[in-house]
Amino acid sequence: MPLSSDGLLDAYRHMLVIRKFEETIRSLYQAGKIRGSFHPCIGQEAVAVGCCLPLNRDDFISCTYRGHGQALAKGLSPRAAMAEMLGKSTGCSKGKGGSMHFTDMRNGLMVSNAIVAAGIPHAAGVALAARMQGTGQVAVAFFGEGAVNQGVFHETMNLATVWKLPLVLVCENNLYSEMTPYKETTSVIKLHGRAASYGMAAVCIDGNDVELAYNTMEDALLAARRGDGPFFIEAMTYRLTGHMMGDPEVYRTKEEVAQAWENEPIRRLERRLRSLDHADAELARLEAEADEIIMDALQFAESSPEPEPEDAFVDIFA
Ligand SMILES: Cc1ncc(C[n+]2csc(CCOP(=O)(O)OP(=O)(O)O)c2C)c(N)n1
Repeated sequence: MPLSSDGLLDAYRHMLVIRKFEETIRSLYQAGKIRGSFHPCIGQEAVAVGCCLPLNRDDFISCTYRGHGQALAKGLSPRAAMAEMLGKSTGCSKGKGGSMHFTDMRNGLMVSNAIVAAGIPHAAGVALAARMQGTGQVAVAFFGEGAVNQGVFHETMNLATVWKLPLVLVCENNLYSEMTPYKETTSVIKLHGRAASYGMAAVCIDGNDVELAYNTMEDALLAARRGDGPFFIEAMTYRLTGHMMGDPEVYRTKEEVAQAWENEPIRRLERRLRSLDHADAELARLEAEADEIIMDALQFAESSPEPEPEDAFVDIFA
């Protein structure tokens, strides 16, 4: 079913929570309260929310180091996410994974992965398990456009199609792989064309339009659950901040970034909600709610204990 007017409000609330989560993490970094890497997804919230809201809790997703938005949209609690960022024992990976290794199996979040393209075959494996066990679950792999030049991407596309796996591949095309414009390294720039060449259903959408992302994911899920096999969504979007904290962004102009802000997904959704007669006061209430959720998460994380030294030996294979 297409997203209703109330569904759009819910999407708006989710997108605000993600934006405010990422902005808060940025401030904590700048204040020296968080160490390690951080790759913000500011500007890409519509893909995360549009593609995760139609999923069932027991459907699985795999995502990358830029996957905080997807993790939150899939159901990870902001408290557990914030505590993980601060390395606290109450974090979703008990404070031992950090920004790039969120996980929450109860909500279908397989561990996020810093190795480009690695989550794609992982999701295919989960999709294969779901098929063999007849559970009806779908697995979704989120990845950047840099992943489509990796070998495992092509190997997975082939087998997933041959085996008709209940797998949805969501390529967030934000135009840059680290500091390189993807067009400089990619022979076929219409990336969904690569998927089509493997014989799977493939579409390219405006990834800053949350309604379109939601409706496209619903189509993909229907096809996957029906047994039609994998579905590829290329979602065109833009990373509004640097690749990671400290990125000097010399590879693109300030004008280009300013222009991208004009098309950013949250303001776009606000315009859409106003056109559906949602009042400013209603939008302001949701914004205040999102602020409260993030403040609560921060207080929880700051007052949580650090892991104990011996916890380093817990949850390991050998
Ligand atoms: C296999 C592998 N090669 C290289 C890297 C280094 N690296 C980290 S991020 C990145 C760019 C990935 O770009 P993209 O897939 O488009 O995702 P985005 O960062 O735009 O979300 C690279 C090459 C890595 N992490 N893994």
